[in-house]
Parts: sequence; structure tokens; C-alpha cells
Amino acid sequence: MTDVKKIKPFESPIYVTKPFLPPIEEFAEGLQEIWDTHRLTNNGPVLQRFTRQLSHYFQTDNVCLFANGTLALQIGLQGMGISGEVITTPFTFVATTHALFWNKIRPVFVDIEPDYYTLDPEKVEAAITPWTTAILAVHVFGYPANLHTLADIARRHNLKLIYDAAHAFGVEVGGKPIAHFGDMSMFSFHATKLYHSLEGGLLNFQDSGLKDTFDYLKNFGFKSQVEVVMPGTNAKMNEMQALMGIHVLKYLDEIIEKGRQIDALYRERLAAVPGIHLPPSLPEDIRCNYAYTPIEVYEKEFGMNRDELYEKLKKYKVFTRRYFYPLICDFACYKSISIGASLEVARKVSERILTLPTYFDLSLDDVQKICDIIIEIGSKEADHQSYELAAKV
Ligand code: T4K
Repeated sequence: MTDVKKIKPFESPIYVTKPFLPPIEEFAEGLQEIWDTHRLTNNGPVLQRFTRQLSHYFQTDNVCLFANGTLALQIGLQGMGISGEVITTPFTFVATTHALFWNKIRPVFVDIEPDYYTLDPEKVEAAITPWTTAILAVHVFGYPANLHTLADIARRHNLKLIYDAAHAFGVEVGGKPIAHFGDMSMFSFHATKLYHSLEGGLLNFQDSGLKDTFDYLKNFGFKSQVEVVMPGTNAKMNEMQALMGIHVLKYLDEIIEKGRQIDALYRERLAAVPGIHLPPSLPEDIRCNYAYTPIEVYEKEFGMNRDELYEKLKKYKVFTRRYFYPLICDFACYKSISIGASLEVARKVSERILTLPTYFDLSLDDVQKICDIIIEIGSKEADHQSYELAAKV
């Protein structure tokens, strides 16, 4: 363990994430095909190969690739004809709500549950109105939402159940990819994700009748060279993205295994630190992807609040992120949306949450050092507080 009295800042910055890159020779080999064919985009052979690999991975032909996750979700909602009100979470990346907004759908923000920060099903049911058409839940940090209860609510109220699974590629529940649950799931393949294709997004859906619609919508609405059947947009994934996706996919198991080791070490070192709270380990039937390491900082017990810790860590060149703060309903562009019920849990979590560095290239020694720094910062502050208390007595 690092000598806590003499912890020096890291020499190079440690960011919350760093994209996995395959060996450059492997990628270069794939580039040759693109150079040979001069086919760069518009459903080229690499994209078709990538789509087949993902169909195999998800065990379904109902997959469609996009330029990014935001456009995938936007088009997914549009293609499914979702309208009116959709129940969703305020504790997510802002793109989840933007996708509703671009479809002129009113987001109805509902509170989250405190363990894994996903939508609280009891509160979902209470928020249903005659205008509700769907539930848009998020597997935030890769933690599965309450799949069975949400499915039951959706079935009883005849609602579509859609998952923003941007963080959840590689997660399995009961041996099945998480996309098996709900009517549609969107995965993001952005560079900051555990699994990526530079940028990219994927829809996995149950109704095979939607496939053509998604294909048209992402390609200007073209059905053939002379037929435009709907006002689509340009949301196509290009050949470079698909190539990166193919090459990173080969390493998915290794990436997840490294995440498991990092998670285990953070848990071992931080679980007993006063004021630092980690979400409970997931049940055994869930294959986690260990994409993120969120902690909650309890000010009184730790001796300082989340924002102070976030700032102090920067002095050691550790650049954590406050995913997700502020809540979406507090952003200027969504402030005017009226909130029906209390968002008490989401508000508290959003004030306390801090996401620690987690990525394939992060060495376990570096994780040890990040933990040492957090412990050192906390104990110094605790010493200072007890000194001040003693001085007052
Ligand atoms: N739904 C959810 C729940 C999402 O989390 C997201 C995206 C979406 C939907 C939309 O999917 P996409 O349309 O993005 O496919 C990042 C990502 O840009 C965003 O994709 C992601 N969620 C969100 C959680 O995080 P920022 O603003 O935090 O990214 P940035 O650029 O500050 O990157 C974080 C750190 O990563 C940097 O400090 C350094 C490192 N980094 C980043 C990039 C881009 C690298 O080392 N290399 C890189 O190329 O939003």
C-alpha cells in the first residue's frame, strides 16, 4: 500500500474513463479492406458484418445500428409511434430526455430507488395518467432496472416498456442479454463506454415489423433510390465505426474481467471508509459489466461533501465525474416541466454521487493509490474536525 503520509499526485491525469483500443496492427489490417473498396458509409460490408456479429451476440435479427445512441433512441421512439407522456428518470444523462423532447413527448419524471438508482416501480405506477404511452427506464451504470415489476406494470396498463441501456452492453440477466427484456433497448457505443465503436448506438427490439421503419428513418426515409417513404434523417453508422466495433468486441470478456477486478478492489478498500457508500453487489444471476464505479459521499461521516472531495481529488490529478448531477429536471431547458411527486431520493443521490475512474488500462496499483488518496483526504478532514471539536470543549 502507498505510504499515506506521502501520497504524491499522479504524474499524468487519471480521468473517469479512457477508451479501450485494440492493437493498432489489428485495426490497420481491417482498414486495408476499407482502403481497397473505398466504401466508407451507407450500409457498407463492414457495417453488415458488424450487424451480423451483434445479431449473433443478441441472439436476434432485430438489431439496428446508428451513428450514436442519442439518435438511436430518438428514432426508436419515433418508429414505435410513442407520443403523449412517458414516465422516465431524472437521474441519467441528458440525452435520455432529449430523445423524448425531439419527439414532442412530455417527460414525466419519477423518483429512483436508493440501491441501484433505477426507476422506483411503485412511483411509476402512481404517475400513470390517461396520456401515458410508455415507460422509459435506464439501466444506469449498467445496473438492471426492476425488470419484472416494470414489465408487469407495462402489461397491466398497456404501455410500451423501453430501456435506455446506454451503459449496459455486456450485462446479462439469467444468462440472457439484458436487451431480452422490454419492448426495445438502446445501447450507446460512445468512446466513453465500456464497449465502443468510436461513436455509435444500437436498437434491439422485440417487434420485427419495426426493422424496416428504423432502417428507413436512419437513411432519409429511402426505401429505394426513387422512393422516400417517411421524413427520415441521417443517423447511419459509418464503416470506420463498424470496424472499431468489430475489433473491440473481440476483447469484451477481457474488458469486463478487468472491470471486475477494479470493482472488487474499490469495494475491498472503500467499503469500510466512514461516509463512503458503494451500491450493494448485484445478485448472482446478473452478469455485471462493471462499466462505472459510483460512490456516494455522506458529508457528516466523511468530513466533507462530494463537491469538496471532487475538487481535492483534482489536486492529485484524479478527475472523477459527478454522473448524474444536476438532475435533468434542474437543467434550464427542462425546469419548466412540472414535477408531480417528490424526487427526494434522486435529489439526495445526485448531491452525493461521484463516479471513480474505471477502465481497462487503469492498473490495480493506480486503483490502490486512488483509494489511498480518498482515505487520506477523509482522515485528514476527520482529524481536523475532531481537533476543532476538542478546541471548542
Ligand atoms: N443515455 C445515457 C444513459 C447515456 O449515458 C448516454 C451517453 C446517452 C444516452 C447518449 O449516448 P451517445 O449519443 O453519447 O452514444 C459522456 C459521453 O459523451 C456520453 O456518451 C455519455 N452518455 C456520458 C455519460 O458521458 P461527457 O461530457 O462526460 O464526456 P467527456 O468528453 O467529458 O469524457 C469523459 C472523460 O472520458 C474525459 O474526461 C476523458 C475521457 N475521454 C473522453 C473521450 C470522448 C477519453 O479518454 N477519450 C475520448 O475520446 O459525456
